[in-house]
Amino acid sequence: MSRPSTAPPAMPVRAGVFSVWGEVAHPTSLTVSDLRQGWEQHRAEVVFDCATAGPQRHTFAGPLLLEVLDRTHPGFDPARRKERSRFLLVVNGGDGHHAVLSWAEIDPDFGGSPVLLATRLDGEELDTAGAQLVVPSDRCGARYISAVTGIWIGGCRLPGVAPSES
Ligand SMILES: Nc1nc2c(c(=O)[nH]1)N[C@H]1C(S)=C(S)[C@@H](COP(=O)(O)O)O[C@H]1N2
Ligand SMILES: [Mo]
Repeated sequence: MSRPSTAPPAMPVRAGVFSVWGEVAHPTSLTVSDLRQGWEQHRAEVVFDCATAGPQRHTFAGPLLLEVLDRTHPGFDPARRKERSRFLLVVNGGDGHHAVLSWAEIDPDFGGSPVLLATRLDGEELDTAGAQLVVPSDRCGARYISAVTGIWIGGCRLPGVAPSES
């Protein structure tokens, strides 16, 4: 059973470290170096549009967000698709810019988007800057969140509506 937590784990904010917290059985804190060593690295060549700076072309490398989050054991029964489909992810950047993804977006049974937590940007290692979210299916750059400090996971429950049992 997962233990929901409402506050990020108390830990010193260090460059390149981020926490995964919320409705997960194993909240964790990871460095960019952990991301490089613990998971298969994927490459993504992307172009996204910035509202102020126009098209940006970058090459990223890093693990799949899904595989990193799987290790924290999000608080759903993995065998139940409808339960998974209620989960949200909020990714926070070093400057407070944060954006929402759904679990279903990255889950291969649903959107299956190959979202990465990049450890490298255009050949530069991100150990000091911090991991960067890479959403290759996005046309715009707003969710390419840099200097990630935290990822919150939680199941969304509509107020006043009991979730179905099937
Ligand atoms: N932490 C953080 N990440 C962010 C932003 C931000 O304001 N803060 N802006 C986003 C936006 S709007 C864009 S277009 C891209 C720009 O990326 P680039 O200038 O590094 O190519 O970063 C994204 N990541
Ligand atoms: Mo942007």
